[in-house]
Amino acid sequence: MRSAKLYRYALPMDSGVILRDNRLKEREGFIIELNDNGRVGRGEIAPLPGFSTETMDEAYTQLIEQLTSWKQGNMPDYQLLSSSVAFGLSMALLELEGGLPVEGVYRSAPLCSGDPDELLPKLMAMEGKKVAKIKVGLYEPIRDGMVANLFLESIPDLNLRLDANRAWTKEKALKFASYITPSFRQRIEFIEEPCETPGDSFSFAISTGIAIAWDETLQHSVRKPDFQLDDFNGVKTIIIKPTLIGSVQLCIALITRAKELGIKAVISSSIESSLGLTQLARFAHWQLPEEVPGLDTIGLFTEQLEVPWPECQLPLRKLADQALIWQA
Ligand code: OSB
Ligand code: MG
Repeated sequence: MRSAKLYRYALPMDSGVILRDNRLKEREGFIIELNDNGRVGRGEIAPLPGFSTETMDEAYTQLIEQLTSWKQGNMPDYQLLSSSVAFGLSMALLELEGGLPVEGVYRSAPLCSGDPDELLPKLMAMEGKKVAKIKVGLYEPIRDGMVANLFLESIPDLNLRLDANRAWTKEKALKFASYITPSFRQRIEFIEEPCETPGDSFSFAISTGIAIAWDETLQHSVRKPDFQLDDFNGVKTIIIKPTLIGSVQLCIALITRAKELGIKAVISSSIESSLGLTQLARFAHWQLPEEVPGLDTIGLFTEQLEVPWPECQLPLRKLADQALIWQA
């Protein structure tokens, strides 16, 4: 006997969370719970406003269709579904089959989007391989360059990940780079999407010796029918945000091909609740046990959902207290 439940959740966010110029006051999404003869699998479907191409309403419509069809014994065709739906549904089915290992990587690159003075002492105290992530492109490139250089100078065993989210022109990106001491540049593990266009980002990498990573470019390309990861040769890293990419199977195919091509893959968050985020940590441990994932986003919330993130002190809301909007 198969049964399915669909919850809709809303969780309040920390007051300072800005996404593409909009304040995200509340994170909304769906949780599905599949039950097949007593085995349970859950998945989170949370289109991210400003990033996902589908809306909550579109995701809802697809989910009702898919859950009805699954209950009747069918398997989904992920290619026909929006990314967030394909991801959450495939994750629930994977968990149901016992295919998602319990162990996770909960060690993330601490995210610094504001005051560097808060992060520096934390990093100096950190043990093991030190890696942090700084959002750049929000202020002047000169300031960003000076901040990044200060981190690299102050902590000699630090590796930095930077993310510009396509904020810079070619000129601004070069301005940024001019503030980074050449001998420090190889400790910038990558900078995500420095320029407005992929072509300019690519030229930036060649001319500065600073490695780049594709995030938005991967999301846009993966939807094209003739896409091949091989076309990305020359890029050091791809950022895989499953909610914005698609099914677990598609993510695994990308990771597998990336390994063959010598491209580093980093599993990263699309600001899922603690329920989805812990599944991403388990997925990361399973597929990329050696890699530090980009999952340091639980601190953007003021509450967790059902499954606690290790060492997170935020109050835990029960899934059963969220709106159960459909079941079959
Ligand atoms: O800027 O890459 C981004 C999360 C949601 C939407 C956009 C972004 C992010 C993150 C996730 O940065 C955290 C990470 O990648 O380390
Ligand atoms: Mg990014």
